[in-house]
Amino acid sequence: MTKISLGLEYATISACRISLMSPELLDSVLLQTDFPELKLHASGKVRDVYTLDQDRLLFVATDRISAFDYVLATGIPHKGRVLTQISLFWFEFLRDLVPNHLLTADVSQYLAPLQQYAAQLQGRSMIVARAEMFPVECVVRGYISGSAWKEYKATGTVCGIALPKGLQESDRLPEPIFTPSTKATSGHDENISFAEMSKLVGPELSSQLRDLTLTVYKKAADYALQKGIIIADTKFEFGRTPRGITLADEVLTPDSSRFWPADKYAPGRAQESFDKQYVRDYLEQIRWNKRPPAPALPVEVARRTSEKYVEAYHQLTGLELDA
Ligand code: PZK
Repeated sequence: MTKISLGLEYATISACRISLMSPELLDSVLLQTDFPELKLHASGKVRDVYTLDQDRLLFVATDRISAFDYVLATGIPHKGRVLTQISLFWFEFLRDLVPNHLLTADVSQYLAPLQQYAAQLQGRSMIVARAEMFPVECVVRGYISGSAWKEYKATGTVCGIALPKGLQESDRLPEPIFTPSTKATSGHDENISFAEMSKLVGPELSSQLRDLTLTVYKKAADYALQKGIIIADTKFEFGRTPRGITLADEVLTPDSSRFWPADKYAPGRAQESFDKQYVRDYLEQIRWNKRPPAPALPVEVARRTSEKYVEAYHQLTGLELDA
């Protein structure tokens, strides 16, 4: 972003720039999906999943953004496409380690009734194999942050795992740890121990999921760090398909992970978010009480946030997100 500093004229120029989000860009933002021919299978804060048939689902990433647990009134241009393209990148990168649920992301191969929505779906959707999902979230942490930092400060452990004494907030852990969780009724995930996970899905599957989670995280986090992005932690969802234990949902995106810019990393405090920092700063600045209704974002905040997502994609993959 070019900083224009011309003394007296600055206020005028800055006011003009605020109105400069083009109608094309605003038009491209997708907040809601609506495919009347299809049955909604699951809908989250950001993603919508539709049933196609017995074996296949349509997975769509919208441009919605959540902050402090609520979906904001404003969408972020390109966000759904960026998150989808990041997942596609990782599916390919990880294909030798784990099967994934992707069938195709090429809209021209989608079923005929979806072709009328081709423009909307292009780049932000996938047809995926329907999996029998395991009722656990496979969380892995390479750095101590968020709920794990809170738990460690209180008890010295995280999900029943003892950690070295004297860790600071955001410290890198000696080894990544597997810290599973379950979807609690409150809507918030609840951390569980490996023993509790074993009671839920069995000890053998638990060991397989833990080993797979750690192997996949290590390979991806090592790659991302070489590209200047710390993946502090992430959450995987696995299920069973004819391919065996299958990696599903979105993978290693800024929505399912904590992405930190490596060049700003400094333990001893919370880290800046690669993607959502402008949003959080704005919401703190306007002193939103963090209760609904969630506010809208100024166009400038939405635009700068959009640039962060596109930058994350470019930094990770070396590719340009096509306009
Ligand atoms: C599935 N979710 C989580 C919730 C979302 C996603 N391949 C699959 N087979 C069966 N079920 C799922 C998947 C996947 N992926 C994932 N729910 C169901 C979820 C809300 C919105 F986009």
